[in-house]
Amino acid sequence: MKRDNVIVGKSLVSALIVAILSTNMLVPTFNVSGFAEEIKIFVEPRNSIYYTSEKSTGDTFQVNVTVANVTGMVGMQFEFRWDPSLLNCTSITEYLFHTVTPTSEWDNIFEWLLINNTGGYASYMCLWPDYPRAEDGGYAPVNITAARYTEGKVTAAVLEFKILKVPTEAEGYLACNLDLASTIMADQTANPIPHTVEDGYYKLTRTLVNAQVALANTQVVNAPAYSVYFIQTENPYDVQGIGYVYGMCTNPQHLRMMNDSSTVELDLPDFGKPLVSNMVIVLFGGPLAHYCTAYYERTAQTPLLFTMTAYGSGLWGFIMKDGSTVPDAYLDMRELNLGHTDLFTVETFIDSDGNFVVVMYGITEWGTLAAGTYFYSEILPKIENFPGSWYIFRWNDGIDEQPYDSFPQPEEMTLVASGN
Ligand SMILES: [Ca+2]
Ligand SMILES: [Ca+2]
Repeated sequence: MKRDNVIVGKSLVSALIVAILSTNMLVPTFNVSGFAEEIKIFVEPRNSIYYTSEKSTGDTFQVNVTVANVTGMVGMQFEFRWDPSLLNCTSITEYLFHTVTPTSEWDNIFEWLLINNTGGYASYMCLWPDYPRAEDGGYAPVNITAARYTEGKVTAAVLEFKILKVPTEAEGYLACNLDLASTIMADQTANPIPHTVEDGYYKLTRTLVNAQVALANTQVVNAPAYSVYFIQTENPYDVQGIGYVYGMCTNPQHLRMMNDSSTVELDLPDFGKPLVSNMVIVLFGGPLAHYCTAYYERTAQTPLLFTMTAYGSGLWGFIMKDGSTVPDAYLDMRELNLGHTDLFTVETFIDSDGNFVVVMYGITEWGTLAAGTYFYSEILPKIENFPGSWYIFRWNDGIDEQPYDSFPQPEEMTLVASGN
């Protein structure tokens, strides 16, 4: 159904329109009176949101201009505007009149389509130049009803855009409105048909490639409402750890259990995979306790992996995801069993679905609680001192005159190792 675009001079169009309809139709800024909510011209999708991991300079995307629920329409026009420093329009194609008109009558369609990439706008106008013929042929006027067209809507035009620019690290994202303007639908007496207009929106966001723990400040603590998923186990130590971080958030966020099938995949082979993308995820609990941590370690997405073998028999700790060992990043499990010493990690990464993920856990539950306590008391207040993507800390109960009580006070923790 792809057709060549017709681009002709505006004077010809004006002459044609004047001949067929009253000049009312050409007045671009009439006021809508008798507001009718169901008659609509709108941009589909409403939001064209992309990430630099999927789209770059030169890549294209399409948007539709769609019309819904209009009846008795004989002509239509609109302007479509964007920021020409961000996007070029590469094509505009007419669909509405070609949808309602039988193919054998397409010679009775007049379409005027214009692209101006300097000014950042495209224009659309379409009608039947021989209206009596269209009426006799039974295809005029335009009647878009739910009985005839799915959801009572028909695509009027498809515009393709080429991306000109990607955001710098400082910019973070580039965005502009995809603005429908000067929309006119005219009836047979050349009067405007009142309708609502919904503009579109374009946004290209820079995908984070280096997930620094320092970014947890903006990604988690000061994140927009409901952009963070806290996914938890049922272990009270894990839950207390997550509470320290959730309690620091300036906005409400999602709190989910790890066995919630709407949030976490519970079938193989992706068991434990969070079912969100381009969001922020906070996990407390190691791979033996938390489905999601286990999934991320199994798929080698975390900077660190838990090991019970790499340092020798009975030695538990952390290795890099490439399998290399980290000095002092292990403990003798006989020490762990006493509940007074542990190792814990605070790590961040971008997962395969573009989520910024924060994982904190100890080898035992005391360590996981220690991670939450330490993140709250020591990391967050000096977050700029944590530019790495992973940290391993050691907890020794009762040091620095702290109580020897199997409870991790923040003064009892020391840095073991860190990396990018
Ligand atoms: Ca608009
Ligand atoms: Ca203690």
